[in-house]
Amino acid sequence: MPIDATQPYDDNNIFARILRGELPSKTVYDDEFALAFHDINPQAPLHILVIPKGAYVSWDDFSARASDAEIAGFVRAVGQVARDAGLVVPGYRLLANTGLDSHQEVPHLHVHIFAGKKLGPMLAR
Ligand code: DGP
Repeated sequence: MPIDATQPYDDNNIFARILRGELPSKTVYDDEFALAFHDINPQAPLHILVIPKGAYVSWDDFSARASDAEIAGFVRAVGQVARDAGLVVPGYRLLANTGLDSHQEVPHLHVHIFAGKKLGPMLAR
């Protein structure tokens, strides 16, 4: 079910539980501000999710409420994950679904990194 990006943060969402170590994930990056792990249902040969450590529902919530340090740390982490995976030369796509029309399903901000093939048009036509 898509979520409303303005809903209050749910401490029991799947990514909150991954952050607390209650659910497993195939982690590729972990620092003070961000955790990155493989998507459980990959939509590309490489599909990684990067999430902030803080409790933010969506890009909207994060950009409005996160501190400058959290924002800088998260954005740098996304770039680092892509560099670590060797994606700069072949290229990659970032996606952050936000709210109902985007079909955001997990109510904790996540940036998708897609890579590993020609990714085609930006949106389904
Ligand atoms: P979105 O539609 O943007 O909210 O994408 C949510 C993504 O989260 C979707 O690609 C599948 C992924 N996902 C859902 N549950 C889990 C989980 O338990 N573990 C992992 N690794 N990924 C999950």
